[in-house]
Amino acid sequence: MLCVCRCQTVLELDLSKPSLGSDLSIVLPSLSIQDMNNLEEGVEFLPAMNTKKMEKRGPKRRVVVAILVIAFLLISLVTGLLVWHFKCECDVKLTWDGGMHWEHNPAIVGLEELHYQVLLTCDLSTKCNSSQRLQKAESPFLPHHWRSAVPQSLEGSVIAYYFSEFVVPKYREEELDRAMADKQNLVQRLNPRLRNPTLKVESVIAFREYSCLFALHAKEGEITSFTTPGFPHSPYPNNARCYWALRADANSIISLTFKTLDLEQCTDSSDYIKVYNSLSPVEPHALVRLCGNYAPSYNLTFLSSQNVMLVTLITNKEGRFPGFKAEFFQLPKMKVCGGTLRGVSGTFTTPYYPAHYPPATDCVWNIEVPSKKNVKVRFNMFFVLEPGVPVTSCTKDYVQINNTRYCGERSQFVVASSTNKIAVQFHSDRSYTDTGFSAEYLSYDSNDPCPGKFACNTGRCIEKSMRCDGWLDCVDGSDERSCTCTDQQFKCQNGWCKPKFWLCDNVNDCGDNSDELQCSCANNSFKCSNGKCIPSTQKCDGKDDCGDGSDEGTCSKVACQAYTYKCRNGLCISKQNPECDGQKDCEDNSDEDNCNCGTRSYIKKSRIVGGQNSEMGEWPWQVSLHAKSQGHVCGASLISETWLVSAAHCFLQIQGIRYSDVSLWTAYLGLTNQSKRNDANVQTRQIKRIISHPYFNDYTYDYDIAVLELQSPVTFSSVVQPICLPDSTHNFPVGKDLWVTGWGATVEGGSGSIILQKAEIRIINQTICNQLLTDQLTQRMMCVGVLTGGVDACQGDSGGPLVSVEDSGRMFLAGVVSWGDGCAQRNKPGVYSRLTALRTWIKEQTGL
Ligand code: 4AZ
Repeated sequence: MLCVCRCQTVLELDLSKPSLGSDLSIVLPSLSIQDMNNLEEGVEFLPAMNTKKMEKRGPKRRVVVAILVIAFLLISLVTGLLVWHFKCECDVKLTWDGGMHWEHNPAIVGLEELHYQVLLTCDLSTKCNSSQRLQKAESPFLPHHWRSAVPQSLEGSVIAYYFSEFVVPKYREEELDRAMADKQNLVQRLNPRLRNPTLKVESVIAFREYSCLFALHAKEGEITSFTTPGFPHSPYPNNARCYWALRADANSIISLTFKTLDLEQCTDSSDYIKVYNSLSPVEPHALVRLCGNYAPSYNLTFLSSQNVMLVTLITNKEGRFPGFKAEFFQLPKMKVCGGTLRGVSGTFTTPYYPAHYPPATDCVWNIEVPSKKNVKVRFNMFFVLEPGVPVTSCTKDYVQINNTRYCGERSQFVVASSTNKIAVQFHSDRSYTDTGFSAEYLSYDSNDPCPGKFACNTGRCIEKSMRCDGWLDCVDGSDERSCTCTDQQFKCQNGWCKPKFWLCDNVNDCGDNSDELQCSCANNSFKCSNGKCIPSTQKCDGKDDCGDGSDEGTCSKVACQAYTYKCRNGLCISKQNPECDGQKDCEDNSDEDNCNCGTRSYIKKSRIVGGQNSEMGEWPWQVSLHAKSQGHVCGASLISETWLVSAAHCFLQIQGIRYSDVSLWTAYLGLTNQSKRNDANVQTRQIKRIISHPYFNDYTYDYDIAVLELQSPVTFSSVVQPICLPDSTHNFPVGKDLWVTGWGATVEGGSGSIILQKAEIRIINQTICNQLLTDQLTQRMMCVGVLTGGVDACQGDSGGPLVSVEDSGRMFLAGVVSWGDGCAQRNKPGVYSRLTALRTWIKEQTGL
């Protein structure tokens, strides 16, 4: 206790007489005795006026004094810092943004009155302490800070927007949250305060967020950008609610475009963006809900119907995703929509197409062609989809022609009129908009609606050669009705004619399965997947009697065979294609190992119907192989960070050029457009090794496969990903649709394409194909194509991937573009190196 007293005395002296250094030096020695090691002693033996001692000890005392002063200063500093720090921890800044709906007409009561009546402010500049602030906050209609208010006509009422900030002690945060969340109470407390009886608050929307509210105003003639916090260097925050209130001048509308958008993949609870045609986040004004990852080419432009828009980002507690970069600008409000269109033909689109059309819009196009003609309208693109609205009712957004409504997402269709006039009406309601339509009108002679062509019952014109060829070219099948089958065709029970090649190919081409019936096997026999019949007793006997393993495929107990999948532990399973299907089939789970392959990052593809251009990142394993001073020569597929698969014939010596020389080649990865090879996301690599299959035959093109090792590994990204390699037992059934991609020639003998092309083609029965290609096929080859012609790989596609989308959604390399008898000719499908037959060799060379 004494010690404490002494200490206090010293401190008091120190505080009250800071300048009395000598006094201090007199008093303090009593404390400095024993150098303050023992304060009890110091009290007991305090010497009075022992000047000699004092003189002797003078310098030592000064040191002690100095130490004490410094100690005191340090203590003060630390205390100050602690207080400051503690205060920061204690007070939190909270923000609410919201809107109040009013049963009131702004023409009767001015906006200022609204402000005064409701939002009495405790200005931030006024020095309210925390508790005062909280008191006010407890009456949440008295926010501390009034930022802005924009009245907006809304079905006879008005929305007043507000923004409130509070600084409250952390421990009262929840209390304040509750007060603000009690909207009913808010409404009740607000209404009696209104002096004007015509004012009545209907509802209040309030939501809280953490420093993530932005108010932006479009500048005349300028584009304003904004991004998620941290974009592009760091992911957007978790548990965030961010709001961007966008405003434009009166009589303007807002055009908003997301330039890049990369959010968590869409699920019910995933992060999402919602855009509203209002500053209030209410569902009736929602324009779009966005999540996942959009390819840069996907049109993400949205228009408002007024001069405000709200963009919200709601995130959950996990995940790290880049976010978005968006731009907006103001446009004058559209005065008219639709109009009169005259002439023999012409085009028209929804407003701002291909941007999303604005909400609350009505347009009518009155089309008139010369009097002796009839008119038809062909919708080449049609996206008028509103979530949750069935296409049978079209109650929200729609196109109406002759009392029939059209909505949803439709492939090309035609609406014809029996006169020279037609009226096309377009309506969008206040919520959710879509890309809209692009249409053309054409005049036609009612006696000959498709000069030189065949007219489908839908009004569409197709080439005459497409009539009765076995393919449904008219969506209603009218091109395949009332046909007389030719010698090369088989007559289905339903009357349709199909090429004889399609008989017994395990694909129901007729629609009534009659093309597959006559090939069913006799009683007591088993029908193999390849169509062969074997005695039932040979099923599950441990021998591949079918030749494709299908008689042994679904047997419960399996001995290892050439057609059974071998797990890493040496045990075999009978399940077909178990690898990377998301299910644990092997006891050691080895069938699900190394499955970081065969997926694309961008889930949203551009909705370009009929086009064959690929989107950026759509085929992230596609590689372009450039030979020095020749540009693109061959394709290849990425199978790991360092290995590519291509065709051996790409590395033959031709015209004195040794294509097997690694220094000749450069591999481009992440490329879609050949003219954009310098883009930041394109990766360029030199080749370290080219290993062509030793059995490659440059006459027959048997074993047309090569693996290439890169000089340095690539970095996987949204546009660079490996394709899955199938197990050698993987079954790609006849009739399955596969995708082939490449920059090769778009017509036989023509030049290559700048944009990566894609085509969907079908696996063709090996026996049938061998007949078509005069016995040139080997076991290492497979035929894939469209027998009517028109779709095929061609020169320059060689070495590139042929991929299969499996039920799991994962993509597997089924083949490598190898050769063909010309390109895209009828009954001359392309030939591909069969991956399953060459799989073991790939593993031997690459270890993959
Ligand atoms: C080629 O020359 C080539 N129609 C590749 C594929 C096909 C034809 C030619 C298939 O690279």
